[in-house]
Amino acid sequence: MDPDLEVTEIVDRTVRAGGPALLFERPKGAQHQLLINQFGTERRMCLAFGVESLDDIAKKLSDVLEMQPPQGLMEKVRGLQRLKSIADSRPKTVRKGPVHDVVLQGEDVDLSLLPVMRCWPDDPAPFITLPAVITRDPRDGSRNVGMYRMQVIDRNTTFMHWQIHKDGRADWLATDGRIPVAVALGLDPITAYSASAPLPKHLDEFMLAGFLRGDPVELVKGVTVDLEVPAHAEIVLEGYIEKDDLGAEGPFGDHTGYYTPPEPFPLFHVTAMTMRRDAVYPSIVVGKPPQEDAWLGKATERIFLPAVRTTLPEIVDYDLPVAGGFHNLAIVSIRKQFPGHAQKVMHAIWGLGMLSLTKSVIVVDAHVDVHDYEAVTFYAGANVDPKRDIVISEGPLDHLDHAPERQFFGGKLGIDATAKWPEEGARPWPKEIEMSADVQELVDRRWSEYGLESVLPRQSTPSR
Ligand SMILES: Cc1cc2nc3c(=O)[nH]c(=O)nc-3n(C[C@H](O)[C@H](O)[C@H](O)COP(=O)(O)O)c2cc1C
Ligand SMILES: [Mn+2]
Repeated sequence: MDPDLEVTEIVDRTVRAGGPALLFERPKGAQHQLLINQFGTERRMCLAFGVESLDDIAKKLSDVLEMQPPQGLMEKVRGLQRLKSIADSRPKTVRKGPVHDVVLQGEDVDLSLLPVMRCWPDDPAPFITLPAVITRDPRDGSRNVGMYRMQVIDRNTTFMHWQIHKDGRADWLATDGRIPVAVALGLDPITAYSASAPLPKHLDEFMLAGFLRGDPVELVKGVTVDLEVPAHAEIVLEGYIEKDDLGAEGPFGDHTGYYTPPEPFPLFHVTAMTMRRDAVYPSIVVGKPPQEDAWLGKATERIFLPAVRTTLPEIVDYDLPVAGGFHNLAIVSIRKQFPGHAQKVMHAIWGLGMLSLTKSVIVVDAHVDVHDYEAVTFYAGANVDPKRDIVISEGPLDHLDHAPERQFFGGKLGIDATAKWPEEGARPWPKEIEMSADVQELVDRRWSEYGLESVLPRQSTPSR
């Protein structure tokens, strides 16, 4: 199979059908196998994290975030266990790792050994799409790991697609000359996921990986760079990026569903390529949603809910629809406590980490299931007077958003779909229709008598 377009079409069909992960054993023109669609279903995502549902991951995090001073011995012991889980998250430096089984340097570096995919017809070149890009902030030495696509230029050069809001770019901009960079390809799925997680700049994504794995990420010293790299990666590319060394990157068929036009991005010069024997190259296709990355996004949505709640405890739940590319739309349910509360939450979202890039926010009341888009549409219609309940604001937008007049900056839309209070200018708000609980129970009990069981399973209306 050809990593030039053909694999994309195969994977696109497989992802949409909820199909399996795919290992291409002999990709055309390359020396290594190609793994793709490892994250493509909710079930595989849960397998990777060793949980029943993605909410269970969030639970582990909220246990730590909401730690209170313990009372009594049992609680103290439990508290210590939690503290240990934090202490164990720190990456561990080891002397050797299989990632150094094969070391290619200088003239021997050759990216064409890898089955790097050209994903869409107007992409000018193959792109490395599932990298964990490691840098250190030259000011304080803190590590950053991020997932940024890399367009291949020649056997030892790529672009580095560091968007304007991202931490890797900030590290680069803080250097005077040259910044060492290492790129890990082929990691355990939790560590690979962590590279895509929107952590605050000073937090090391490998620490999040260690915490979520319950086992530290093992690192070894790079061969040609002063950076540590994952000891168990399949492949590592080491090299550097210069401050003023830019070229025209793109176009690239992106997760917006459109080609992003060419833009200046820095060049990554590869000084060493190290790998396991028989290393497997991992890839992912982004494009018009849904694609495989939908599940990386959903993991972030679930994992970060407890962190969002530390600032906004009134939030019951939120949903970032896959079709909205995760920044075009956020649906938020709140426990409304005062007039204007929905507006307060919109503005908070527009000021919170990477959620600040959210273009539209819909706020609903606590009892509305934010994942039920029919229900959300119902309240966004029924509870909204557009003249009163629409907030138009402006602020930063995603680097890749092609809709605003200017790049990076434009309009924001807030829709307050909560029930309105008199103080908000509403007439007496009507009561929502709901069947009484005793009748629901009666019908539950008698269901078998109605003769409907063969056509309809017994099912009571979910009570709201
Ligand atoms: C498959 C995939 C590809 C991505 N490609 C890019 C990219 O090319 N450039 C970019 O800035 N962010 C990209 N992202 C998003 C970043 O990985 C994400 O914003 C991450 O939080 C960045 O790390 P940082 O916060 O440490 O900068 C991609 C995410 C995924 C899941
Ligand atoms: Mn970061």
